[in-house]
Amino acid sequence: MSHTATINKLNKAFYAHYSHLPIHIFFAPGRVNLIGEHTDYTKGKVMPCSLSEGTYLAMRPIKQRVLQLTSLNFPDQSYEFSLSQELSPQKGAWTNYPLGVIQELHKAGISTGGWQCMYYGDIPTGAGLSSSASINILTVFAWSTCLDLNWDRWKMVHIAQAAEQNFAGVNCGILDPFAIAFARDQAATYLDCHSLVYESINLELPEHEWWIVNSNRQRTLADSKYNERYDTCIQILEKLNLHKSCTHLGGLLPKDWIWIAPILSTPIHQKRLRHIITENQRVSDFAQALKDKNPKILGQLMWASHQSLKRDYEVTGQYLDALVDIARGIDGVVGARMTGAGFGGCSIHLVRKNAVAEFKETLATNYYKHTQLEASFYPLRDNHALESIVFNNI
Ligand code: GAF
Repeated sequence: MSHTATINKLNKAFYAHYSHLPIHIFFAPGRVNLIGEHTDYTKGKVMPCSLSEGTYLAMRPIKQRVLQLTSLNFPDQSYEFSLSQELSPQKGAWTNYPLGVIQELHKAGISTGGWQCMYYGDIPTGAGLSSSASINILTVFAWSTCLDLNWDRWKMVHIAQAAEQNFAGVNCGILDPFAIAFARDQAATYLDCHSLVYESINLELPEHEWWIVNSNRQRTLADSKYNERYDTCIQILEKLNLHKSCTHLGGLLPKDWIWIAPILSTPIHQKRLRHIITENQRVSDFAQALKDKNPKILGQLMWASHQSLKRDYEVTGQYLDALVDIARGIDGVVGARMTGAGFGGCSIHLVRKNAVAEFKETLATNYYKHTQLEASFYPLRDNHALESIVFNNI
């Protein structure tokens, strides 16, 4: 849906619910990670880009010190939270995301004032496309703009990340809020999570297209298993540091195995670290291949990344493996891999333009045969940046 159609829809619904029109409307996209999975929290490298799908927030200030929250995605629910009391999370509620951000703003000493808010999002939820980080960045961006805080994008990223960690209880890295806050049209962004140096690289290829495929298998175990992987990385770092100073796993190179191998005797630790080290190398190579517009190398790196996430990091699961394995046998698919945290969610595919129809049909049919689930297909094109789409419309 275009911004215009969504603005009309939000204006109508906002008026019906609050008896006034909103005076501001903001948009934040979702994100897909092209490569560099589970590397951000080791301060390694990532390569995300934004989607055309995203989250909208329509809002209007009110005199009472309360936050009124509604969402077009949950039309039967409406909430009111007093801003004079400490906010606390409610299990499984979508309101945890905006409230987590408001809580972080309060911690930073900012008085947010009272607001009527209506959210709407078209990112499939539980699909690993960052619907939650989209709400978080959108909320920080909206308040930063409305309260004239003039925060830079890094500040927004850190507030959104803290909100997810402290309120939703997931030890997520910087990847998702970064991808959304720094998104550029038609570009992916290469980020070194240690130095925070980043670079936008054009996504378009003359003869190939990017396709996201949703396994429609919800990422049920994602949060607990995610935190488990995070903890394992901390344990590995502590172990290595008993022998040699090492500030972050993401800085290790393949040649470091010489001193690491005798220290890391636990096979699980060896596998996990092997993924981190090889994946970081793949991200650097992928950035170069994208600049060179070389689909063959891009594809090889994608297959290798999926294998590493399957065998060494063990986060793929049978549904994502099915999407990638089936895609591998389709003529014209040059690369595919799972994307996001794993355990369900989406895969990303690089497909020759003249093979797209065949790719969709064969993958959908065989995936259904294999899993009894319908796959959904999203082309990665016309991706959007974070924006204030209506401001001070009084
Ligand atoms: C999730 C997390 F939120 C990110 O920080 C990142 O670790 C990703 O999983 C895996 O690459 O989206």
